[in-house]
Amino acid sequence: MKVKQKTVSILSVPFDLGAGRKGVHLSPNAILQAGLEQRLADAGVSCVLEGEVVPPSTGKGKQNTADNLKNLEEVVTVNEKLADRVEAVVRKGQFPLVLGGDHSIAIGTLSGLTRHYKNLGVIWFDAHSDLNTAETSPSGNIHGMSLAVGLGMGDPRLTKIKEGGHPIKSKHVVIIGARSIDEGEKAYINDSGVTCFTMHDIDQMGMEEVIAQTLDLLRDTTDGIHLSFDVDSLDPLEAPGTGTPVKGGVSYREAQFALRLLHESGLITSAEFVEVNPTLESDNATAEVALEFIASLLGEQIL
Ligand code: NNH
Ligand code: MN
Ligand code: MN
Ligand code: MN
Repeated sequence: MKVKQKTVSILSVPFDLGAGRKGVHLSPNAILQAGLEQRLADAGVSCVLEGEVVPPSTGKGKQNTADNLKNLEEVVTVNEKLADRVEAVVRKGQFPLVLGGDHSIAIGTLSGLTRHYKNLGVIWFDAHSDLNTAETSPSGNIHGMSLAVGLGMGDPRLTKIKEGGHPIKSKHVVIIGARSIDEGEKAYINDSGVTCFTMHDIDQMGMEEVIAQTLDLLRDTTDGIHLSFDVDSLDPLEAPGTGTPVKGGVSYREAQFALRLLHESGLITSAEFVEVNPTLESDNATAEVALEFIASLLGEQIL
């Protein structure tokens, strides 16, 4: 028997100013045009399109590089709006599905969620750990800082978006698929309670065990689990349309397996899919991969 599922509320965030490359703002439409709504309807998932969280006007070229936080103002503005929208969806008892956008939008998603969940768990699929601050970031791109901000670290103009929310505890954060971690991030991971399953761990343990240990860590200690899925966690051979590809990533099959296991757990209460950049490929392959994963996470069955 299938447990009755919540209505899925789809929020589009066409924002790319947190990343170093342009184009990731085209992702929500690419995923929707690949047929997301129909696919979910066919899987028996009821969903509503919540429309766009409209980002501030772009193209000013005003990069606030002085403090190593590029486009800070725009990142703050879009995330304040997104946080309110996510909070509203959760309060309606619906499942927020956020389509990025670059990964800086996780700042807003996590802010909105923690206004409701007292002990939010976070599963962060990513080639990177996104635990930089302005002090440690090699690029100044805020998409490489969003998990840090979620954990309360970094510039106050970013961390203040989470004010009023329940702090996320580092022991409730699990990173999966990492293989490009900056020095400052390594130090933080080693000192904090964050769990990080690198590609080496996945090779050694297998994805089934990685997901089992992840859920064992979070099952009894959290009241909701957010999946933040950066498509650069995948191997670039299978998901080339992303701005910061790193070779040696999670295979399509491993990710499918992980998402089906997460669905079967019944523990995931929100999700976001980020960093699809349709301008970096001639077909829509990476958006289509994201669509497959969303369908699996939300319960599409093979047979
Ligand atoms: N760690 C690098 C930085 O902070 C790259 C981050 N890029 C990402 N993260 N795409 O997921 O600039
Ligand atoms: Mn990321
Ligand atoms: Mn509360
Ligand atoms: Mn990444």
